[in-house]
Amino acid sequence: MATETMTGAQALWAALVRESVTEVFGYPGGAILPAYDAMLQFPIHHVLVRHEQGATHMADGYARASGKVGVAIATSGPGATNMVTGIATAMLDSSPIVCITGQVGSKLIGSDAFQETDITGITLPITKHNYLVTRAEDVAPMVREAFAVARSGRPGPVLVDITKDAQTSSCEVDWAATEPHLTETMDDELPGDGTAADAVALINEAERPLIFAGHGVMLSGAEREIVALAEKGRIPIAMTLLGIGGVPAAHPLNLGMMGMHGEAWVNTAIQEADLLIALGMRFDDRVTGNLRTYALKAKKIHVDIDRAELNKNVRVDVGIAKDLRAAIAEWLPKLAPNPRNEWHARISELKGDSAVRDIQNLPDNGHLYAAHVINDLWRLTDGNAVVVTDVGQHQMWEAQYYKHDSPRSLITSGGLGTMGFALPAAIGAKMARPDAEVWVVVGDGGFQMTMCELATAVQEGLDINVCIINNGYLGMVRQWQEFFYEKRYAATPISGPDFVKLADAFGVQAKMVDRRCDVDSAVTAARGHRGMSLIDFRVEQEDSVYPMVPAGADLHKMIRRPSPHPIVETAAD
Ligand SMILES: Cc1cc2nc3c(=O)[nH]c(=O)nc-3n(C[C@H](O)[C@H](O)[C@H](O)COP(=O)(O)OP(=O)(O)OC[C@H]3O[C@@H](n4cnc5c(N)ncnc54)[C@H](O)[C@@H]3O)c2cc1C
Ligand SMILES: Cc1ncc(C[n+]2csc(CCOP(=O)(O)OP(=O)(O)O)c2C)c(N)n1
Ligand SMILES: [Mg+2]
Repeated sequence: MATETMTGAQALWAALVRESVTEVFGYPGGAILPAYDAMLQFPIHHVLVRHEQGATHMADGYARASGKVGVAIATSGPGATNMVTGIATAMLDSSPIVCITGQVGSKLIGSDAFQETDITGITLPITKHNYLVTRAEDVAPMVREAFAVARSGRPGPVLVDITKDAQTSSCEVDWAATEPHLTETMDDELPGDGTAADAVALINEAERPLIFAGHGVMLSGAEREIVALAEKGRIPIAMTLLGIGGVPAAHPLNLGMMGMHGEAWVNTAIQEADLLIALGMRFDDRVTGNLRTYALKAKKIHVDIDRAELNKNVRVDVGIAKDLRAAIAEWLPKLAPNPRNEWHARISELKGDSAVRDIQNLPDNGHLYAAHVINDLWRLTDGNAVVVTDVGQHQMWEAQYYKHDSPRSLITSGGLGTMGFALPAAIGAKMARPDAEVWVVVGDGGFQMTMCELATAVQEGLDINVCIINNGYLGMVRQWQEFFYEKRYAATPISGPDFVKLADAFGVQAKMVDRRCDVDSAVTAARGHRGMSLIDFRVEQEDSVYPMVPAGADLHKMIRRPSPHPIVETAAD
């Protein structure tokens, strides 16, 4: 048995190297200092963040852009608690990250020692699993198991809290013995579970089926299979926000996004469908609206790797707890081709007959709308950029007006809706995919939450373009106040610094744009600049995102854009 003698701190980095980690995002402090000291001996690049929340979002963006596990590191106490928002963000969106925190010495635990917090207790409900490591010999096996847990089955965040004495003590590491062995329970069928034959039978007899493409399409790598399924049965596809990119926007069977700010015809089609084939999505309330009136005419098939998702929000006729790619592959040979002409004719009718969201050709009326900016961005980047959004109106406009044709090209916080996510997540995405053109689309509110990470991006010499959709409001909340609180704008008007001067202070090239005719040249200049650039787009302040299903309302009862309006929302308006 070949063993190596090393400290717990060295075992940590050696384990990360074995897990093929090449970069980590972190911030040092007393309780993690032994680990930082040992780091210098290992071929891992450390990105010094400006706030530990940023480290977790960077790890998350790294994971979402690449499919690999992202790693964030912090010290105990405030360092660890600063990670909480990022961990919860990763948890809600099934993103695999491993967070390493330093902890006070094992003998001091429970004594309110300096910078002691019970971070495993705090993060218990927002991690897939977490570990408190108090002995050097446990560091390597637990770190390796953390990676296995983070990436297996339904991915998610894992935290490993390592006491200072576990980092400084010596141990013998037998690498073969550190190999993780997780128990797989996925294949154990439960009574009531559906089979592939049940699913195929429902699909073959359906006249008005709809496929729901969720985030699980990308997490399972089922992009080809889902298109094959759709094409064989000529079944239209609707996407969740996190499913965007899993099926090319340009595919003729792809109808667009469903839900609160989804396409009107998609939501109506859901209410008229006779079968929903839900693939790797979890029927979030932003997707379903009122459950009592949701898709009442439809039978439902649901495939999800996490059995707990089946029958959680929506009762289904066939529930299959399985990896999506494997599930669809089983169905494909048994599917009967079917043109479903009547269903397609009905959907075309719902769409109307003019080009959808064709806003390019509208005359310039002197106003700059966020929709124009996003649409121009899409056109000028040939739809090939990796766009990382923040949370709010701009996020929804991005989903509506940037047409994503490739997987992992939209990175956004869906489940937790974390403002401040975009810039740090984009840094992670760019580190994971250095050759990708990365754009941040962020509101003036959310940008101010984590804009300190501009310094991180500059220190790393990154080339990321930041597009601030600056409407002078916490726009999405203002919109709710406009619709549901009689325009009482409590605490939503927000000022900001001069973003161009701010960028300049960070060493970031920047420009302000407030006319539609200047969007093109500003985007082109940012794309041509090597290094960080920022554009402050001063957009129409009180524009709203349409359509909108009010929270808890029936899915088909959408608030539509008042007409006439300079932006064409959909042909059906
Ligand atoms: C302001 C705002 C507005 C929003 N509006 C909308 C909206 O209009 N429409 C909309 O769709 N969303 C909207 N969202 C996002 C919404 O809250 C959810 O985050 C989103 O709908 C979740 O999409 P999902 O279920 O596909 O992904 P996730 O929540 O990531 O779920 C993925 C599912 O796939 C499963 N899975 C993982 N791996 C596999 C595998 N290998 N095989 C099979 N299954 C797997 C997981 O277990 C999980 O159940 C909004 C968010 C915000 C912040
Ligand atoms: C951390 C956090 N705090 C509060 C919210 C609630 N919230 C959702 S959208 C939004 C407004 C976002 O404003 P801005 O960043 O300017 O984007 P806009 O909606 O104007 O495009 C707020 C406050 C949130 N999602 N996240
Ligand atoms: Mg705003």
